[in-house]
Amino acid sequence: MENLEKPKTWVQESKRIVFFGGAGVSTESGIPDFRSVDGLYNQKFDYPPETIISHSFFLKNPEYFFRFYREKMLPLGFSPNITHKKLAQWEEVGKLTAVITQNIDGLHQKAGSHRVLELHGSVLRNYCMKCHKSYSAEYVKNSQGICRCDCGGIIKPDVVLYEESLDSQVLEKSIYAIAQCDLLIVGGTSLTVYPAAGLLRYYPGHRLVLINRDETPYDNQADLVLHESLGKVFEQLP
Ligand code: CNA
Repeated sequence: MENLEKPKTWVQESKRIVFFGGAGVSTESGIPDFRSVDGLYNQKFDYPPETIISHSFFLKNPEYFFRFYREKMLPLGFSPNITHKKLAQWEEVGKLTAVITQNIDGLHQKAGSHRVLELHGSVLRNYCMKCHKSYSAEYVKNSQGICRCDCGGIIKPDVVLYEESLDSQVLEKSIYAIAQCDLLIVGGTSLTVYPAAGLLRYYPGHRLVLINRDETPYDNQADLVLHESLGKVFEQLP
């Protein structure tokens, strides 16, 4: 394990920390990510995952979409880990202004965080495309075939599919939080999904810490890079 004196001091000194994370934040809770060797993208399906979880595929082949979605993308019954919990504590003591996440699992809120910006939505919200009635994730998980509303409409999970654009308000709030923060910690993300990954460019400071097991295209732009597991680092931070 590398020397953590610098990030420890930075966390102690900071008053407006922003954490920007991805699927790697939840792997230590037992939810697989997409791009690690044992991640979803290295398993075999009839179509590439990017195709199945795209907007056009959802409309064209909803039955297949829901089969894949229920089995691979609906993480229910998992608990927050040390990283989720410490971020919630920092918020509680007034040190952290936002968690910006690409995750759709709701684990930051489950850990007690309130200031969560969900760039890619959440599996916990689901709406009928016809009458907009809302449904729980459990309802979607337990349904069969195409998930339908009482009115007959198709229920769509409130997650951002490929080909769909991000919520502009969430995006604006994320940019604002990053532009104002005094410490930006980026972790558990391959930084390959846009426009999310592009948010890093709004950080004007010199305390950008990147914690990721694998290398990322942004390693050379960070002030400190730790190729470690998030849990190991976060359990040692103040
Ligand atoms: P990704 O592309 O799968 O990358 C994950 C990155 O995290 C990889 O570079 C890993 O090396 C790294 N990593 C994995 N575990 C750890 C760990 N314990 N400590 C440190 N690093 C670790 O995931 P991204 O989030 O970058 O990609 C964006 C997609 C993945 C988003 O649209 C998410 O919605 C989607 N996703 C979300 C979940 C979830 O909600 N939990 C799960 C799987 C995928």
